[in-house]
Amino acid sequence: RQVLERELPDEELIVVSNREPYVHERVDGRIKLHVPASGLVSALEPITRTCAGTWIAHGSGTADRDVVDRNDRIAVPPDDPAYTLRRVWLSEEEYKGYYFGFANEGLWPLCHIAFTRPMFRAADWECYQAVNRKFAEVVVEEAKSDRPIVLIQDYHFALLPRLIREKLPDATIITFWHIPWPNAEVFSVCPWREQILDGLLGSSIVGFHIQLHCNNFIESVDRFLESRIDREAAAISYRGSLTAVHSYPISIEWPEDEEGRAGAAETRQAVFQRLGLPADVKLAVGVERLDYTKGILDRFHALDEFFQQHSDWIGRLVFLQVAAPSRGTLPAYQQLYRECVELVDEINERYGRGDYRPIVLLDRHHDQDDLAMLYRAADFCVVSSLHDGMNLVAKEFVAARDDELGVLVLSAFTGASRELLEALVVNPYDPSAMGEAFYQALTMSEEEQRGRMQRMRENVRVNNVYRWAGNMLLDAARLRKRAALDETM
Ligand code: ADQ
Repeated sequence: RQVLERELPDEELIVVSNREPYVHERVDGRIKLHVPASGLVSALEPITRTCAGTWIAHGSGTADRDVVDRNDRIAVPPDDPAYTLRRVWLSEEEYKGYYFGFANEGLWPLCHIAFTRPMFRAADWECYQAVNRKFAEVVVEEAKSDRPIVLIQDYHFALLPRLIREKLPDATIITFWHIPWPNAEVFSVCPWREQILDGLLGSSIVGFHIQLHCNNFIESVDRFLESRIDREAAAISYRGSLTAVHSYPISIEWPEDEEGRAGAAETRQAVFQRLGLPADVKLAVGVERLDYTKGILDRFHALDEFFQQHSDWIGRLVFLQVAAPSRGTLPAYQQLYRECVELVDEINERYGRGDYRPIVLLDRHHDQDDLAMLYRAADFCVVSSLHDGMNLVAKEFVAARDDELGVLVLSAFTGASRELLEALVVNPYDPSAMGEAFYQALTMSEEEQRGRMQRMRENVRVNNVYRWAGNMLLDAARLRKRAALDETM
């Protein structure tokens, strides 16, 4: 933070995301403040505070309108105001077309290559364009100078950089794409591929988690737009301006040492009691939004294989799956939920004995402290995404393990697998190999667990979320210094 304060004195910072950092809900006639559990929010909040910036987001709470001023602004955090939250109101139809339709039924499956057919409807695209235009107007309205730093978050706003660039040519625009970018051949099925690329190239910098996604993006530009590409510098020259394409691996806030926090054994006991588990079973945990890209069914198939190969473990291993409901109005998510419940029932029937159920499915949202307790109580954690930009759960698990024990089983198709090399890296499409990784996790010596965990913890502690946001902003500061120098020459 000190580096940012030094490098970005008096700079104007505007953050744009779909989700807002504070939500106001009306509960029993009273207004309650809710802070969504989101990696994105915890990454960008401290920086927005430091720069006393403006955060523009879709107003989603039932009491959001009741607390803003005439200009839809509110100073936040409400009890110690440090920056401005500007809410943008979207109609139900706009939200349906832009968010559920184009973003989540089109771009989400397209970018994840998860064998779920992307749906592209002209009406959704209309909404997506209209909402991007609406946000662009608000950014211009909120900008106090003609060269703010604008941080745009995610696939909801592919057109926004260009729209802002047209109105604020000297702005420094950084767009971070939190999900994978597919190869050019896959990307080509999007009917509006040129417009999406043109929109993104309004940015000064486009950021992805890993180099592979940067390379795929550059290939897509090369194939579909008339541009000049400097591969060594990872820079694209297009319509008279330059866009750098860089990787910035996102991370989490490293937890502070809490005095008086329960030890690992105590935490385990509390969790086992809460779940009604006998003390001598081993516990595996999976935590995610209920999403078809996360490979939840695949890990259950792996568990099935594992019990077939190692039947002496029946009765001695419980798999706790925490799955927060997500995007539940979309058919693909409803179907996943049904399949998930059916498969859990089937496996529980096949291997259950007496009170013993091998899979416990908790399909609800948990707060971060609860999740940390589950991570600390588990013998191993499974992240089996079919494709994932980064995956923060893997890093949260590692950060929670201050006892330096526990094993991470991690899909090779997550960005996180490029950094957490000491995890047991698996192919989620190969259930028998994943089942063998479960066996390896269960039988790994404490000494080996400790060696692996120590190295992963050091990595996550150093490469935390402040580094992610800080590196982007430092690159922005460099670009601005260079531009200022060019002006004087
Ligand atoms: P997501 O697909 O949402 O993020 P992930 O990175 O795992 O995936 O982050 C999920 C977050 O939600 C974690 O902080 C986790 O603790 C929390 N969460 C999950 N289940 C929960 C539950 N039941 N209750 C409460 N909280 C829960 C997208 C991309 C990722 C990328 C992130 C950040 O898909 O690849 O890592 O953005 O860039």
